[in-house]
Amino acid sequence: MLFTVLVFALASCSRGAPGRVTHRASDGRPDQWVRRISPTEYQLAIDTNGDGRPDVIKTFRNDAVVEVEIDRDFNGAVDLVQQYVNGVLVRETRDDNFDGKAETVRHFRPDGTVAIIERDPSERGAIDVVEYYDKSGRLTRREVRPK
Ligand SMILES: [Ca+2]
Ligand SMILES: [Ca+2]
Repeated sequence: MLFTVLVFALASCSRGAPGRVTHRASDGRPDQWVRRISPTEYQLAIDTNGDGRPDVIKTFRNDAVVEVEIDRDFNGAVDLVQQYVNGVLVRETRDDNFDGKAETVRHFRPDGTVAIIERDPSERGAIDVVEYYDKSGRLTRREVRPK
């Protein structure tokens, strides 16, 4: 595998209007919105903690989920992005220290086990370490980008 640049940009959940309100909480406040982004794609934005801002955004293509963006610490910035192919999670980009910059990308096998973890420990937007795992979760190979 090549050491690739992290093309992923952590987006803000609060960018623009979340779309048309499609659900309200019991107190009447909107907690779900739908926004069409192309003839075949739409986004469903969900406020799961009741702060009035979406923290989960699901993108659908031809009515199948292709991407889920999650703001786990509810600060308005996405910190976990999950990508799906045919309904199966294939890739996950994570900002686990919640500073707005991703540091790991996990690639999954169709059975859900982790196949590859790409790491950008210095959070400079480029992969420095690539780790390969077998189906039992054992690290089988580790490549470090030459300095
Ligand atoms: Ca966040
Ligand atoms: Ca980070």
